[in-house]
Amino acid sequence: MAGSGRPELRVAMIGYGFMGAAHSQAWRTAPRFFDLDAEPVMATIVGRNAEALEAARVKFGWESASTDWRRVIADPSIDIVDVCTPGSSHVEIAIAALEAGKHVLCEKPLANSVEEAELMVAAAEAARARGVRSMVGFSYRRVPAIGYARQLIAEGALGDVRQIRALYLQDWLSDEEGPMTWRLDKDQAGSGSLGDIGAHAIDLVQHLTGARLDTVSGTLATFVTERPLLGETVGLSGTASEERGAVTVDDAAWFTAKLTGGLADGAIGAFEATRYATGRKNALRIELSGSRGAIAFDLERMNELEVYDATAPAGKQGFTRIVVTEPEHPYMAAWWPTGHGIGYEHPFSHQVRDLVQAITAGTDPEPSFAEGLQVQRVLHAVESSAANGSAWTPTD
Ligand code: SOE
Repeated sequence: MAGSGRPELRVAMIGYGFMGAAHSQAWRTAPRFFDLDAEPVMATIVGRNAEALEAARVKFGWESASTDWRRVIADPSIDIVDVCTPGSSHVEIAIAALEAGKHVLCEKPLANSVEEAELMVAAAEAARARGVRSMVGFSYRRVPAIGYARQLIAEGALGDVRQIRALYLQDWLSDEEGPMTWRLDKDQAGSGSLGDIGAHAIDLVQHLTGARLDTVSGTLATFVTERPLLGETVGLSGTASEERGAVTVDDAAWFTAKLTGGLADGAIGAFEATRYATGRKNALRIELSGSRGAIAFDLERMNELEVYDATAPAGKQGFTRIVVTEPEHPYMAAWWPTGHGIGYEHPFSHQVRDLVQAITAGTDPEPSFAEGLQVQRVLHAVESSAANGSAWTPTD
């Protein structure tokens, strides 16, 4: 038992890069701002380079460090395994953890292929029968403005959603001499912009509307095929070395989709994911147009939601900018006084909150591995469509 009298949940986090940093701050912060029914303990951080790992352990505040993830997973004192590694190792680590009876939080996209994701779903379902929980880290579901948009959509504010625009625009690869990272290597990342950031757009559209992307037609582009190899990692990228390596993923993905089910049955969508949108830093933009109204969200203004009511009297119509910083809005009561916004890191704390509460309540956290698999099917269908001249391709 922790000093608080609540049961402890001891966490092992595998990986200590960008996502490891984001998850570390969430494991530390969530129990300080939310009333949790269990106390997460930052037990062990895991990685391959012992020296860099020790520096990360100290910086992020983990109790211990290990270079052997198998040993950590076999440790009976560990309750939760948080997978923050490149996609290529998700399948092996997540399945081993589930089989060892550990609850698993796995970064997105769930895997590097549909086949891997299917194996992970099978392992998650077998573990679930033993009370073991699993969750995919589509953290943007837990942006308060997204949660609020979902509530409005469920209440019928948009009526039938007919058209969807979902763009995820970054520009950190615009510099052709920017170095390689694992995110540009298909063997490690599975795909490029498509899986790294397009997966968020797909997940959010499905989450907001309850519909599924049923059929897609897409095209992929790689603008820069060779880059300097990475010297030292800094944030998403890092310093360049003298040697060069091949970029083996898409730099940009464009696709259209037909949707079925939920509140967007029969809708059509336009999706774009790129890390070459010069000037756009982290613009995840979702715009949904429906029979009664519309909403628009931009992650670069994440504390705001634009809402349009098409039933308002003529002359009084127009997008209303709602500032989503009130205690009435999802998760916001835990943070700052009214009007004080939050940032990129907060949804990760919300993710920890929801996972811990689901584990203690014995319920299934969302998004499930099955939802992660469904996104994986869409990624695969876009790649297949692009390889076949943008042919309309079913996602199942
Ligand atoms: C994590 O959720 C993530 O998708 C990263 O993997 C991306 O690289 C980042 O740009 C957005 O957040």
